[in-house]
Amino acid sequence: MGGKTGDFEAVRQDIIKLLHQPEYDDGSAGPVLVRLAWHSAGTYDAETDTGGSNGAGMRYEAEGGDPANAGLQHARVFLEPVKSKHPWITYADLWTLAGVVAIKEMGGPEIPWLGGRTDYVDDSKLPPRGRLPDGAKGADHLRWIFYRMGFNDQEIVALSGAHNLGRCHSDRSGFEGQWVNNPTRFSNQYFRLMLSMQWKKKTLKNGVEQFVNYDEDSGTELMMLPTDIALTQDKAFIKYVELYARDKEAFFAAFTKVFAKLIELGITRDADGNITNSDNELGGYHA
Ligand code: DDH
Repeated sequence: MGGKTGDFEAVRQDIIKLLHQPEYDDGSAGPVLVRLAWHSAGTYDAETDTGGSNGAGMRYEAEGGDPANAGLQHARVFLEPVKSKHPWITYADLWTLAGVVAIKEMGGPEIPWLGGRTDYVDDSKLPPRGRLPDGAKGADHLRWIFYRMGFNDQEIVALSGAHNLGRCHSDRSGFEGQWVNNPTRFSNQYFRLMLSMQWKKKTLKNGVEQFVNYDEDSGTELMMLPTDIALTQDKAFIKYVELYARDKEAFFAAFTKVFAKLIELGITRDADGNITNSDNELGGYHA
């Protein structure tokens, strides 16, 4: 049965239904859906006004085949039945909506979301590869990547809090493991563990370096990327790591704002929320 055009609430409900995936990772499609939303938007370059979630370019090899996007085909496959049931929704809207629905369902904040993105890909505006961050790098790289999108230091730290969710897979990024004990529950645990635990550098069998903490009591090993640890080694960043570690509400408020900004990069709207810079015949639906 097909959904009614513009019925984003029905789409939301169908996304909620697919989150439970007992055979996949930690039993939830949520984390990889959040990553899909972020990578669809995180190619944005403010100076040239290229990249961003509009266009859903990851469907095509030029962007989808970027090694930084390895593994995100799982997220796109999870969403395919929703697209088939509601064919009127654009992939660009579906991917960003799935991210905000997943965050909410995993105990995170409700992030404002507006529809109206187009699936039209303007070849002259295709983002080159290399626009997404490299976890092996440090604070300079984080600023280089995120300033380009138009974020500041506080926003970089808040966005990084998404690593409360999910895990690294050696066959996708080369890194391995999860940041927190419960990777399907959105919280500020990532910041708390970052400060409270001893993180030791470990070289994996594939030669990739990451940081780990092994807890003898529970027998679990948690991990941090070099870019995560960089947040504790930089004067400007660590202030916000400390704030979000001690104040969950402050983190949720900051994350709400910054994730909403992320999925709107490159999109301009009129006062009614209609997108003014895309050729989408559907226009701007509110959800
Ligand atoms: Fe991330 N991320 N991310 N990340 N990310 C990975 C997984 C997940 C970086 C690298 C990696 C954000 C920022 C950064 C999520 C959300 C967000 C993995 C592991 C790497 C590597 C991939 C794999 O092997 O499957 C780096 C570097 C940065 C940075 O420089 C700040 C941001 C901003 C977000 C966001 O959503 C706002 C999520 C969720 C995952 C877990 C995915 C999964 O499959 O589980």
